[in-house]
Amino acid sequence: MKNLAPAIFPPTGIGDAKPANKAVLDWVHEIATLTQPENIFWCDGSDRENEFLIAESLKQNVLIELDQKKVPRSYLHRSNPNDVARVEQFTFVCTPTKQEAGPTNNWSEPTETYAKLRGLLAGAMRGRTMFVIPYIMGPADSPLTKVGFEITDSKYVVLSLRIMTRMGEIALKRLGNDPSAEWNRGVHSLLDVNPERRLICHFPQDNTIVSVGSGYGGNVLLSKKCLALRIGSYLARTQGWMAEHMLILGVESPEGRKHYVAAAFPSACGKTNFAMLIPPAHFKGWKVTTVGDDIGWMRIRDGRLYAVNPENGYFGVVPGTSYNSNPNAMKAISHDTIYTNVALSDGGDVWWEGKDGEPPAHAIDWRGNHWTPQSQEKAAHPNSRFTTPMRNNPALDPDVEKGEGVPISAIIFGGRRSDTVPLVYQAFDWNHGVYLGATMASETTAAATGAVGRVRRDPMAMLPFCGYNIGDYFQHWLDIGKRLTNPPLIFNVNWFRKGADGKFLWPGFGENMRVLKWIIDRCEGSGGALKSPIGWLPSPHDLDLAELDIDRNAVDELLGLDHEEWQKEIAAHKEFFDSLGGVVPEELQKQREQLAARFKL
Ligand code: OXD
Ligand code: MN
Repeated sequence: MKNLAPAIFPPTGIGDAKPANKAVLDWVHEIATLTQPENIFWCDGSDRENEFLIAESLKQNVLIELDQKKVPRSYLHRSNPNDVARVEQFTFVCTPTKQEAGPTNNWSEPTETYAKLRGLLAGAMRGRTMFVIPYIMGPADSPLTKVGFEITDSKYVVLSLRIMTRMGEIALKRLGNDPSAEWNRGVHSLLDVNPERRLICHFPQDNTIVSVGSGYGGNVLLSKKCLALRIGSYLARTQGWMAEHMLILGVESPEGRKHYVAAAFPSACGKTNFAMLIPPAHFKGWKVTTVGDDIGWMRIRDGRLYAVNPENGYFGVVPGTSYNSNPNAMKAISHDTIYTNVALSDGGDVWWEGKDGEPPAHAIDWRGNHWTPQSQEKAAHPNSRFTTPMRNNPALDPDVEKGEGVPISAIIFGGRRSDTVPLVYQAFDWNHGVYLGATMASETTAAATGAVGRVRRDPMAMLPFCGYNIGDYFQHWLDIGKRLTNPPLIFNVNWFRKGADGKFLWPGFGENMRVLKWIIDRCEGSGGALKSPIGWLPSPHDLDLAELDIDRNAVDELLGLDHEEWQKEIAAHKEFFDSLGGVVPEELQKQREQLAARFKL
């Protein structure tokens, strides 16, 4: 099988960055004794190491060479076709009690789970190289920054983590020699990439992750969903900060006034596009910059929330990315990028559905089969991905490395909803905003296995990522609010509302600047709004729609409230809260009652 390449033996000076911390060495020894690798490769993230690993990956078909003139220093990886998305059904939170994991997580008893995983890992790396990857999440000098180590038998993981994290010496330095220092232990083995032996297990109390049987990014780049969100959210609650599934962007007016905004949208709902937004011509002089596209860690400082992006790169959905939808992303992925599960054109270029220009007359699809525009199958998998360094983003915010983070003026929640939910509205206050987040819903996408297009509640876009009881998570949000003297304003957006003809009413992409501008106006106390039962709603004239080709009826529909739909929505909120079995804080139940009552006024 293509991913299960044999051991590699580096020349001297590569693969020997052994850390000094005894706790790390003991742990590596324990995992090596269990998994029996042919050799251990201590990663340092250097250019030389990277070049060596790329060369080996090309030899062993882990990577496929692209035309280096068309996409310099970029490669294609094909995952096993049975392994193309996050697997929520095989993802576990292993807390001592089921109650700690709560109603939204799969729970598994820690002692039994460790025993099961030990069984699966016994001898699993025989004949393979075991890589030990030190990394940090967060800027080098941030108080929020965390150290992680990932052990893996996949070169693809090493190459990807080098893009997605700050890797090597920086982590060893941050950890130091104290054996009792806090760091995350991550163990990953491909095993035989068999869905029947695929498990992603989190042990929050031990700051440990074990992932087996998958090679797909979301399951195996343990820095990301596993550490920065699931374990991160647990640490955040115990340590008094927030780990959220949020992009962070900066928006600067022509006069030089700057705000930062964090936004939580579920997977594959346009976080990366929003974070890299280019304002339309009408907004001359406005600038949007990216701090992060997927994860935000926030802490309280001087009564405000300050955010950092713990990641160093983007692991974004490829299909639909074009110079029309996201020019900054197209520039970012035009070099130094690892593509996973896109199509390979005959000219050695990458191709996917929604890319600019005509499809190639012939290509090799994501499975490695011949493909032509007449083929029934998609050329690229709907969840195919790019892994690209954030430095490639032409709109990268200059303060992305600032340890104290950037001050957040607004938090935006949003989902993919064909009906009911208006284009944008503002919560009355923090607690009402927490309610908006807690009752968020979205039509499911290809980012996780399972049915696509089903409306599911996805509180704060954290349903698959909250590493502890969701009721305690809601309470944590409420508690954070009590500590904020200058809280961000909270908004809800929906770019995806459809008209009776089934077509999207809002153009989206760069035009979302018009909504962002209203949000900034509200933060500055200048934007107009009407009080509605669900929150502050802009009237059509409160949004700057100049030079936008949109029908006035469409705008009315986008900003309208259908009372019948909202009765159903409020009933669905109740059903969702009831399904959580009594963990929802009283304050949020009260918010629902108040919402229902406002519709009766
Ligand atoms: C992601 C996801 O990959 O949310 O970011 O699934
Ligand atoms: Mn995500």
